[in-house]
Amino acid sequence: MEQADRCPHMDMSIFMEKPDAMIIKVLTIAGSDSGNGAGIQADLRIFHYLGLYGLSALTAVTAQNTLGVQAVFPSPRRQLAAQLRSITSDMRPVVTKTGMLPAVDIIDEVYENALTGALGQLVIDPVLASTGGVRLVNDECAQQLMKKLIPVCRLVTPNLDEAALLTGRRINNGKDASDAARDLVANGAEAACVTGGHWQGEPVDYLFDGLEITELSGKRVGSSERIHGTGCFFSAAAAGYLALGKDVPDALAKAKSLIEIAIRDAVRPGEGMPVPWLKSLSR
Ligand code: PXL
Repeated sequence: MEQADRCPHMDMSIFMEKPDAMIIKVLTIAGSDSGNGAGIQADLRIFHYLGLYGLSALTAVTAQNTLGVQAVFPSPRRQLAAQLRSITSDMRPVVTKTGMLPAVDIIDEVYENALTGALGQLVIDPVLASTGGVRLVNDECAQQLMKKLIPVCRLVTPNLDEAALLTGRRINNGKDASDAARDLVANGAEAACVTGGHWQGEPVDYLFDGLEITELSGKRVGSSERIHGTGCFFSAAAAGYLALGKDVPDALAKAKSLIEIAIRDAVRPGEGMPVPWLKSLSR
């Protein structure tokens, strides 16, 4: 039977013989959030919004909703290894963003793949706890991130708590946040952006690119209520803009504008925390 007979309504010329060179691929290596606020689900949503082709490799399955995290099931290393093998043997992500990496051997697997060059540029969102305060990875993982992945990344985007945990600093003001960003670059990152969304007052981020500190100032939008998934959103947007060819400061500035819009338009799908949302994505 001719292909056209099988799909009478479909123009088969849309199927190309070669992979589509115009489609830019971005990979997220992260956990699943069943409540669709953070994790893989948030990352893929942002990539799609930016017109990118989102790939995903799961590191954990979490049972959670807008009220909190009820359970975490880390993936075995060989499950992640198989996903990465499948993806990278066929497709080349320009950028890979990592989120929740819940075990030392999961971090090692990402590191080994990164060394081959198959993951493209690495953006690390060093997820350590949920917005509700549930620890998602232990101190050993934080140390392994510092030892292995941060030294090979283009950009790391910790919030204040994550930056404090990674660097061992107390962070009470902009000078402390800048010093933490410097520490992360001294540890091998090309650039570090310590996000200040959890400060009282204006949400200033501190970027160190190895040369200078840049303060990225933002507007406090909405109430002071915690919004679930802002860290994933911001980091995924920065990764997406890097994949689109922006440099680090520009990618971060654009990501910051996007998260401000999404916080302003946040939705409340359940009884608990709101989720950042891009209205123009829906209907
Ligand atoms: O927001 C951090 C985060 C990242 N990834 C997953 C999560 C969470 C928070 O709950 O569940 C999978």
